[in-house]
Amino acid sequence: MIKPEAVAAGHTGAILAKMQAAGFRLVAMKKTKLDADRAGAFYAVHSERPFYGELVEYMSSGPIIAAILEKDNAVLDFRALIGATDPSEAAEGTIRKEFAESKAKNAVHGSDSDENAEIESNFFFSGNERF
Ligand code: 3AN
Repeated sequence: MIKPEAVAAGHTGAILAKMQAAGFRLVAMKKTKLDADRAGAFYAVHSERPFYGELVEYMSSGPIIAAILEKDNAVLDFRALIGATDPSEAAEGTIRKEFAESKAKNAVHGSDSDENAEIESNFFFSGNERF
């Protein structure tokens, strides 16, 4: 996902360009807005964390870009491309270093495992939206 603050700031094109330049193939993509219930469901794994309420409120605050990206070793390579959760710790050249505002408003989300990538892909896309 490209998160609300990055979409609102007009960074969608630049962020997608970095992903494609890094070798990720775009399988599916849409602009949509999560309501609080759907944002809560997407981040249900974090429901016990202290920042859950803030995260749900923020992720439902404006439109996001959802995408499925494909590449060998995608989960780890994407993590390297986006950088650390906290942009102040993100390496030079990473998407979060360039575009994230804070640890909460950190520009992009990436799946943390192949299993979650499957679940999160199914959350946003049906079979005939993937090519
Ligand atoms: P990542 O997105 O780098 O995998 P996670 O899975 O630890 O990081 O956190 C999920 C999301 O929760 C992050 N993308 C971030 O937006 C938010 N988050 C994580 N830690 C904090 C925090 N301390 N305060 C506010 N939001 C946070």
